[in-house]
Amino acid sequence: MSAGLPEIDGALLQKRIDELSLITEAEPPAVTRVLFSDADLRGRDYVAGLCQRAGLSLRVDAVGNMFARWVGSAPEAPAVATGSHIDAIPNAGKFDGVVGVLGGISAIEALQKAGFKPRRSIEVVVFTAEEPTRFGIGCLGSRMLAGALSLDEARALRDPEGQSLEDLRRRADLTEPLETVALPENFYSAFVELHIEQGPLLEKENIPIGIVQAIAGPSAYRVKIAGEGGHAGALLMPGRQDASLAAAELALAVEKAALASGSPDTVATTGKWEIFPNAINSVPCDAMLEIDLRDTCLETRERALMLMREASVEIAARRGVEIKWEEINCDPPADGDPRTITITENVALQLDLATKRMVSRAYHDSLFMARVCPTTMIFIPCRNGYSHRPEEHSDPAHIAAGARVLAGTLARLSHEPL
Ligand code: HGY
Ligand code: MN
Ligand code: MN
Repeated sequence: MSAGLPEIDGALLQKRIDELSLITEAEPPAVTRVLFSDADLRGRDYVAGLCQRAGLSLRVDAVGNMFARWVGSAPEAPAVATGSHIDAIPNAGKFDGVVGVLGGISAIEALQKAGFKPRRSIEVVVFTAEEPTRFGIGCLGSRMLAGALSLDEARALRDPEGQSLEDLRRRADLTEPLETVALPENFYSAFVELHIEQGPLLEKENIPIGIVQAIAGPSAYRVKIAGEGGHAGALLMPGRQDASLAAAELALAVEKAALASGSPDTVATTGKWEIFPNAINSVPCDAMLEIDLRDTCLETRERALMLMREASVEIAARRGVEIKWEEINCDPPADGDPRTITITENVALQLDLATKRMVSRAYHDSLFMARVCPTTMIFIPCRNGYSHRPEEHSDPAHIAAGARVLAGTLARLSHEPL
């Protein structure tokens, strides 16, 4: 029985997802929208336009987080928040993050149309740079909202072209001081993020709604390897100090350490490689790797890291190269809030939608929002679990169902006792 729960205009939501996907630096259907690139700025304008047409009051903070608020009858009370990100890694799909932003706007429009009157304000947040593409660190906007990145660390960030956060803020006409980003205590009463699962479980088990009870803790490392270069023909094999081969051995040690952790939740990827001088007839003198290591349990993650570091020392000694590790980020896992999880589950139940409590192995802005208020996520199935690739796909019916559960959850949270 789904009395009182508004319908989502699924066709309009899908149309908007399609429209936003055409604002990209890549050849459609691929989507690339890196922080403060032209595509990102145009994508932000597109979303801002939707929020204004929905009558939401818009605010953009000093690092570019966008806040679109439906003011309730208790405007001073901590608001209920939802939202996600619209930035996209190179050659990505059109649903990651976008479903949570456009689904949040659709959820509010459905509540407005149904005549719902919010008590706590309801706010859609578009977080800046959930993806690490620009500065190598993920969740830049939500990290700063939660006070999990110091201003010095933020100011020290550099993108691959050497641009600073200040350079890019200027590009986006953001002039407020960074000190104004961190949220005051109790700014929000709850945060619920709608997102595609980015994994295969919901589709495999034919369950339309996942409810996230934990988010794996991500960590990332930049590893610089210095060897000895030389002529590919004249430099004989014995005693070579080939930086790229040390990198190759280290990448295999990364995989080995994750597999040896004893937990299926330990995952590690060497996703970024740079070799110098990267010329076919030159023995590589330098290499740079970026390693992504995650786990739902800190202890097993730390154990895997220790194995990687030990392997690194052995490789450096045996190959006569210097290996330096730099931590990019090292974040603890987050737990979903039991009460918010139950409210979300009850809404799905009322809509006769089966649910499954899950762990999110991808990180999300919810990882940091969980530090500032009770948080959970609503997952919807995505085809074959594909994500971060153009084939990423979620059925319009699943997207609309997820947005409908979100609408019902936001309505309940908005009327929670003050
Ligand atoms: O990498 C992640 O987990 C997220 O999609 N940025
Ligand atoms: Mn992503
Ligand atoms: Mn995402």
